[in-house]
Amino acid sequence: MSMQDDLAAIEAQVKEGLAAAQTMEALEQVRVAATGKKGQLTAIMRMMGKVPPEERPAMGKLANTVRANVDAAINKRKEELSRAVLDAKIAGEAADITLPGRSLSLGTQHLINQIREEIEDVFCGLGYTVEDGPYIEDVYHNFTALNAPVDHPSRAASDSFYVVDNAPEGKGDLGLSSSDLLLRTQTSGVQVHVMEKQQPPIYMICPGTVFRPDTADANHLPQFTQVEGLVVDEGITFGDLKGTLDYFTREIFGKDRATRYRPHFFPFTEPSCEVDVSCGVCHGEGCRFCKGTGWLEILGCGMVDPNVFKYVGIDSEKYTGFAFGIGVERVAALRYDLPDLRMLMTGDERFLHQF
Ligand code: 2U9
Repeated sequence: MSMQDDLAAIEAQVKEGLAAAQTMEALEQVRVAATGKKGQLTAIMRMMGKVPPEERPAMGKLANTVRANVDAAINKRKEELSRAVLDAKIAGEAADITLPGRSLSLGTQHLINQIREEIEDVFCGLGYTVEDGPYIEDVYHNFTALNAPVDHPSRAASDSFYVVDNAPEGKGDLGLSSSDLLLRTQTSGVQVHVMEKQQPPIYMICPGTVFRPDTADANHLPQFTQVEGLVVDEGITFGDLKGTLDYFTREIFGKDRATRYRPHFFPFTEPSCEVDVSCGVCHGEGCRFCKGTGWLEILGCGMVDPNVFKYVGIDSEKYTGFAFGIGVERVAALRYDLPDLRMLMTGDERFLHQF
């Protein structure tokens, strides 16, 4: 076979190989076999020196033409294949713009925050301020200044979450030893902070989260929401307490509801009461909802103990005051007859969207 025949056969073979190549890898194999270092065409080009001088120009020209044709065919096929790859990718990723969009369900304000804001509105309407304070409180503000005796059960490690302080020698950023810090068990520390900073008159509420190491069940949560209130002024009496809390109860539960004040004990108030509201189901007759009593317990309250005023430097001869504490989850449970307080913690939209 002549060199011309060889060149023509290589060109034909390359074109055939390229037509059959369906992938970039197959195309690369065809290219290497023809124009790679050890390729057939490369070998012929190397042999050009052995061609008789009179035939060399024509043969060289032919070899160059074949090389150019082969390169052009390879590039053309490369373009075809990369276009096919791209087309397949585009087809695979194509979005059907005629499909309807996915609708996102809109959240609602959590029931607890709705009730908390309602309570805030009632007291803001009476001219009270809304105060805030730290979740991590020191023992002095959480217990001592509230007249809780050193051996009071609420101070025990089993009834409070004390904060572990890893700082050297048990001294943290606040310069307090670890046993001085805890997750607040009530928001009362906020009132203590306010009284330390501000002389009466004080008309305030402090809503917020509190923590107690209770196992969650239908009636208990280890983390819940309180709204506590404090009034300190000249001439404040138990009549002011009763008038204020009766008004609050009717605003939150309805104008037709009665209240009842039962004597109780709290270290920080004297005298102290628990307040019941008449049952909204049986209107005081007695039913399953109120366990046959006609009444539902809703809050605790009392006149501020003079010892508390002594701790914060308020003159108890000049000023008197009252305080109260409301459990917001309990208000929610009573208002909506919730069978289990844990329903408020799950974030289940089917439950929360009802309110
Ligand atoms: C200061 C002085 C007195 C706050 C009060 C209650 C009564 C009370 C409970 C309600 C349900 C706690 O969330 S609950 O379990 N609270 O019964 N709290 S008087 O008295 C204070 C607060 C601060 C300086």
